[in-house]
This record gives sequence, structure tokens and C-alpha cells, in this order.
Amino acid sequence: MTRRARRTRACAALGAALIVGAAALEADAALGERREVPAERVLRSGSRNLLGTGEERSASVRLGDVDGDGDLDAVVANGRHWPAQNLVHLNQGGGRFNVIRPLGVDRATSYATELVDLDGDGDLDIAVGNDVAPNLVFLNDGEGRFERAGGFGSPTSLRSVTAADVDGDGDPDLILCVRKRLNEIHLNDGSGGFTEQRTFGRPGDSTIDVAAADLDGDGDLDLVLANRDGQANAVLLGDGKGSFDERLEYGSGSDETRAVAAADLDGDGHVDWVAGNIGQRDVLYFGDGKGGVREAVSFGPEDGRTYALALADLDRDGVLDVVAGRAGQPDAAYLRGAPSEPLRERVFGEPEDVTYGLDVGDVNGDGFPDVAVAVSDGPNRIYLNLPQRPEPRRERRPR
Ligand SMILES: [Ca+2]
Ligand SMILES: [Ca+2]
Ligand SMILES: [Ca+2]
Ligand SMILES: [Ca+2]
Repeated sequence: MTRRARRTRACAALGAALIVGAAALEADAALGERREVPAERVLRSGSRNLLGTGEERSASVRLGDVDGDGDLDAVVANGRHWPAQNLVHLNQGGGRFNVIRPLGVDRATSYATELVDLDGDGDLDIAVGNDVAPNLVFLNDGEGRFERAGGFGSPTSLRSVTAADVDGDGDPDLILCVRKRLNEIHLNDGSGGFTEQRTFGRPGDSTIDVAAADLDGDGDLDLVLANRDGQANAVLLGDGKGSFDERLEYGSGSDETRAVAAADLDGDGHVDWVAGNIGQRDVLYFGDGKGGVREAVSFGPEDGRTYALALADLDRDGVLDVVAGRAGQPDAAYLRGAPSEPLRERVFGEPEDVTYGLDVGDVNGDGFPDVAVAVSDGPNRIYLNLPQRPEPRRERRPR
């Protein structure tokens, strides 16, 4: 799941704003109140919204309440092909990430830190996926302290880890995208142990990302694959037991896709998905309820470099919006309204930042989803989803 601003970057630039739309006032109007409620929102980041000051080769970020105090914390995967320290950033309330804990003692080539309750004890654990280094499981003590507890799979050219219950037994399994090799699924034994493996896709697939959702409405999870290296993208229909053998291709057949996200975007009961592409526009695919595409809508820059995607209702109008993290281009939100309305692009972040990952969640507790970005060779940060001010307020210098 974005963006970045060199650490000393001027605050004015960080105001580079996302204006999100209007709809917040109706409840108040219905109550007959005349309160002044800002109609527009901005995605804003400043020097106090950094996730530390490091400039690692960050690859992904995940938000979740790891210490059980009710606010969202952040876990960042660092390294990619070069060993680095993964970090847990603890929210001190209001979106102030003022405490950092290292995750484990080994530095490794991390691409992913997936946050999910792996052992079923009610707290969020972490699965760490590395590029050709052992993948690790860290179990949470409930207070955000993580102890290494086994791992999953063998070292391989892993690019992402996605948690989903692919065999329908109630525990989250781990879906691994592996570039130029068979992708893997590791089935959870219910206590965070992973001894049973499946594969999906084809041996040479360059799958970078996957979204798990029930595309054909038969009650089990299916997979949407983001494939690179000129390979066709595909939907794989699941059998409910962890196998995905029925393949339907989507897209042009040679899309360079690096990110996917899935949800029912148009409210017709069928799951849709978004593909984030490199060197071409991104695409909204509206599903036909059978794993195929009913309609495709391109959006974003012609030469886009989308590395990460998330879906969230940023303006709380009841319709999911798209957040795109881009490499060497500004990140952008795409606000969606009625199906007939065009997407409204709102760029944010710094053009030179290389956004490898992002996640969306309400880190300051105001009810509006904020955006966390993992930037390669730049600071990771939070973009708060805030009411737009009439005049951008000058940010105070850090003291
Ligand atoms: Ca917390
Ligand atoms: Ca747990
Ligand atoms: Ca499972
Ligand atoms: Ca299905």
C-alpha cells in the first residue's frame, strides 16, 4: 500500500493536497443543524507525520492495532534485495507514531510484513516475506512485542505476502507471489504453523501481487493475479480447498501489472478489481460475477508507474475510492461517485518519491481513512485525511 518527501522537504510541498469530495454534511442537515462542516478534505503530510526518519528501501507497510490500545500502528518491511531492519511504529494516539520497535534481530531482504492474527489468540501477528531469505512468523504478546515463532516456505524470489483463508477452515493462510516461479500458498494449522503447501499459477509466472475474493459467487475465495514481464494477467477460480486450477485471463494479454485490489465497487453484488500498471494506464475491471470482466475502465496517467493500490471510502460518500502509489510520479487518489460520473483525480505526495507500498486506515481516529506509504530511499509517512483549510496553515518547525 505511500509517499515520501525527503526528510527535510519543505512543508509547503507536503501540503500537496488531496481534495476529497463533499458529502459529509448531510447528517447534520438532516438534524436541522447549521453547523459549519468542511465539505472538502485534503490528504496532508508534514514533518510530524513521518514513520521515523530513516530512508530505507521500504517495500510495504501495513496498518493495524498491534498493542491493543485502540489505535492503528504501522509495520514496515524494509530491504527488498538488500538486507535491512523491519520496524514496528506504535501510534501514541492521534496518529503520532512516536515509538519504534525493531521487528526481530536479523536484517533481511524484506518485501512484505503482513499483519494478521495467525494463531487465533485475538492479536495481530506478523508474517515476514523475504527475497531469497527465510520467511518468518512473529507472534504478538498482545502488547505489540513480537517473538519469532517459525516460518513458512523456502527462500525464493518472493514479492508479496497476502493473508486470506483460502481453504475455508477459519484461519488465515498465506499467499506468496513469487517472481518467475510458481506462486505458493501456505496453509495455517490454526496456531500459526505452516507445514502444508500448495502452488498456484504457472511455473514461469511473474506474479507480483494477488487479491483474494469470491469472484464467481460460489462462496469460496478466488484469486486475481498481477503479472509482470509481459505475461497475461489472470483470474484463478478456487475450489475452496486451496487449489486454483481454473484460469481466466483478463486485460490486454501483455499488461505490465504490479498491483491489484478487489472489492464490489459498483454495488451490483459482483466483485470488481483494480489493476495498477507500469508504462500504461491503470484499469478498473468490473466483474461479471463469473470471474470474467463485464466492463473495463482505464484511468490515471498514460505512462503510469503504479506500484501499490488500496480501496477505501476516503470521502465517506458510501462509494469506494482508489488510492494509487506510484514510483517517480505523484501518488493519487481517484474519487468515485455515481457509476456515470468520471473519476476525480487528486494527486498527493512528491513526484520523485518511489512508493512501493501503501495501506489505508484511520490513524488519528476522526473517522476518515488516512494513507500510510512505504517509500524506497525516502521517508515513510502518513498522509492524514483532514478537513481542507481556507488557507494552508504554515507548519511549525520541529523543535
Ligand atoms: Ca495501537
Ligand atoms: Ca495472534
Ligand atoms: Ca485457512
Ligand atoms: Ca469463488
